[in-house]
Amino acid sequence: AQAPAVVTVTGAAGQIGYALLFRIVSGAMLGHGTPIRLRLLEVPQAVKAAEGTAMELDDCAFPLLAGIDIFDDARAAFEGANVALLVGARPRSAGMERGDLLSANGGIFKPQGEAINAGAADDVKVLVVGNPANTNAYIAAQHAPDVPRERFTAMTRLDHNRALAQLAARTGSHVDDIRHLTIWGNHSATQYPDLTHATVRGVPATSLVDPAWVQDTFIPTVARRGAAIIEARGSSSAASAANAAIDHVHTWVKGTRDGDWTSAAIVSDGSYGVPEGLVSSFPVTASGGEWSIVQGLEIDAASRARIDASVSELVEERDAVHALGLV
Ligand code: NAX
Repeated sequence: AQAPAVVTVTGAAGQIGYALLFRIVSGAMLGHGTPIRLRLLEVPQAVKAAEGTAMELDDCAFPLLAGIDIFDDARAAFEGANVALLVGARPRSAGMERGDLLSANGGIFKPQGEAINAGAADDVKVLVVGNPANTNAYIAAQHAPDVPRERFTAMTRLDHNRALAQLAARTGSHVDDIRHLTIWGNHSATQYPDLTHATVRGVPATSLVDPAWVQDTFIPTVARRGAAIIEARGSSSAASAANAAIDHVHTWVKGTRDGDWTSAAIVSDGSYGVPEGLVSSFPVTASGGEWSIVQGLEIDAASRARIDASVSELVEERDAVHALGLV
């Protein structure tokens, strides 16, 4: 039998954690042949709730579950981690300035980066879900100098999946008929959902939808979907976010399908004018456990302006993090 993969999940007692853990242990993330050893990290006051979730995981009698350990100490939680899902973060509270938000999250992602550096497995793959996800991933990566930077990623797969669903609905097609959609930039309202390269059953999406719909409906609906979910549900996206985290890691490990790409925020190598080192969303393929940025795409002027706007927000966040002494 295959040796268990060690999967560390932070914020395990939160609402995304509750939707995520059962799917991981069902085999949806790493495949049905890989047993899972869970290491859960929570703040001390939420450890008891995480223990309750662990009781329910036991009660599922999942054949792949090889064990669960719960910690309130990052060093212990990331010991031996092959996959690290960084979900727990400090949310923006009313009246909080960006500097306060970044400082609070620096206090979480700096020690977690250090803990990953100290104890994670050599092949560790890190996905940051907790917001501001791109910059939290940047902070963690900066504090893990011995881990290749490309192992630190942030989640824009939920945005990507939202874009697929919107385009499929508009064109009366199935999500599986769509290829080559891209989310660029930051996981925030400035993100750019780009369908200029997308096809629906091989037909360019831009020939199937009108430009006004793209500008006035598609882009804002995808970029502001999180707020719409909060308004409708009374709490933020949870199961769909967990599903996107499963998709992100599954793609990373198993690869993208032939003739398609997906979106992930990865460390920029300077492609498409995105400053080297920023964690920014790109069109990406995965193969052999590594992401590659899709090269050579033609970027029209409108796309260029939107990408630049989102990337400049990431530059501001990075500069603020440096000014605050968080890296
Ligand atoms: P919850 O508030 O339900 O859960 C967060 C959990 O994290 C809590 O149990 C809390 O105790 C724990 N936590 C806080 N600090 C911690 C630390 N230092 N170590 C370990 N655990 C810690 O939030 P939830 O709805 O689960 O969302 C989690 C994060 O995902 C938030 O930052 C949220 O903004 C972000 N999201 C990111 C998305 C994305 O697409 N990248 C979409 C969904 C979601 O909004």
